[in-house]
Amino acid sequence: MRKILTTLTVAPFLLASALTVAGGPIDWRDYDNDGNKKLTIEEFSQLRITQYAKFDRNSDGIWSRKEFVKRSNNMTMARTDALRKKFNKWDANDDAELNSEEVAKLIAGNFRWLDKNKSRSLSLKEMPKRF
Ligand SMILES: [Ca+2]
Ligand SMILES: [Ca+2]
Ligand SMILES: [Ca+2]
Repeated sequence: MRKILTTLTVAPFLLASALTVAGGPIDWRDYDNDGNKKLTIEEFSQLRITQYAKFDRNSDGIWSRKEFVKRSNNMTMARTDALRKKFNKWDANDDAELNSEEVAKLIAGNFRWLDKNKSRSLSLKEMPKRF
């Protein structure tokens, strides 16, 4: 009996965290593994990969240009175009997919851009409010 109760109390938390990953806004504090209120490139990569996971619409583990560009049916051409250009910049070998090397580079570039004071970690102040 005690065991069932434990399961019941734990379950809502599990569900809540699953929902956060699936759709809700990402709280970067969840990725601050050592709790020092700063994100290292490793911690930041985890966050980004979680964010980008939703672009893999067919869940084959590959981010294709088609998936990245086509987010909804009512997007303007300009928006579609901008996304395609963005993707092409990241797609170093031009195969319309992002491999792990390309993703790592993209995240590293992102990290350097956000790390304004070049401390090799992102402080609370440097992290954007929303992505
Ligand atoms: Ca940290
Ligand atoms: Ca995919
Ligand atoms: Ca590629």
